[in-house]
Amino acid sequence: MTVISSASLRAQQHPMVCQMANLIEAVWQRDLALAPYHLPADLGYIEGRLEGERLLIENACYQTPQFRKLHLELARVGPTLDILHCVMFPDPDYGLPIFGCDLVCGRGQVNAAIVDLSPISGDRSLPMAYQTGLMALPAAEFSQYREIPPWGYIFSEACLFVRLTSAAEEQAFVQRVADYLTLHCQQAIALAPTPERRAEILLGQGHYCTQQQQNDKTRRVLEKAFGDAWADRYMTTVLFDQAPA
Ligand code: 18B
Repeated sequence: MTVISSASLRAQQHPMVCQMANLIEAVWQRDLALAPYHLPADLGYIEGRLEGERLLIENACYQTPQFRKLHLELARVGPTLDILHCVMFPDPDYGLPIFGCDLVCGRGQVNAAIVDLSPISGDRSLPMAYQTGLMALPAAEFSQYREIPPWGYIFSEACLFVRLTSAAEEQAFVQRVADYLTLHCQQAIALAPTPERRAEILLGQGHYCTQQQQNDKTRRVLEKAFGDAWADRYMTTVLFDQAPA
């Protein structure tokens, strides 16, 4: 089934945002059985302008048997700031980590590139098959590593958070994302559901969402264009919503 979006915003964005969006959707299409996921009607394509700069948001959302919600979001702030946001929320019957990726590009530079497979288990460790799979990946070197803020202790040891300083580093990061995504999709389709772990998984996923909601840099961009109440609703119902129990 083909449910790929019309891709209108990404064609005008930083080339790496466009490339990453196409890559993520291509892996999803290749490895998963996608069905549409319906966001609230007013939150698919959004345009805001409150104090100054215009914010454009385009959302694409899918679901599969293993994933409650696959969310890919592209945003443009003013004429020069391009953002890609992606989170794969597992179905609470599957004890999978949470794949997350964020790219923040301004004036030709990728200032923040982050990708992670975040554990949801109580002991904050990734399943053994992920640890083995990650260790088998080719190493990637970057020149500018960035510090993860305190709320980000939810991320795993495999979390990569860098500023990208060359075309070669951009491609190395894209390759890393492709590797994490492929590993994750292969693990997901091979995993048996564990409904007996549902309560524990919901707790772990809820904790991840609560922490991500503390990201003031994301919140501020949304508040400036749409106001405080709207930004809060968006962060808690679209970006990092908790699965219904
Ligand atoms: N995020 N990001 O997704 N964020 O959504 N993002 C920024 O150069 C947006 C995620 C993460 O240093 C910045 O400092 C907007 C996911 C971390 O304090 C801006 C949207 C992850 C930081 C935005 C969006 C994630 C960060 C500052 C909605 C990880 C560093 C850029 C479309 C899995 C935070 C900079 C810090 C930064 C904005 C991580 C402007 C609007 C899924 C750790």
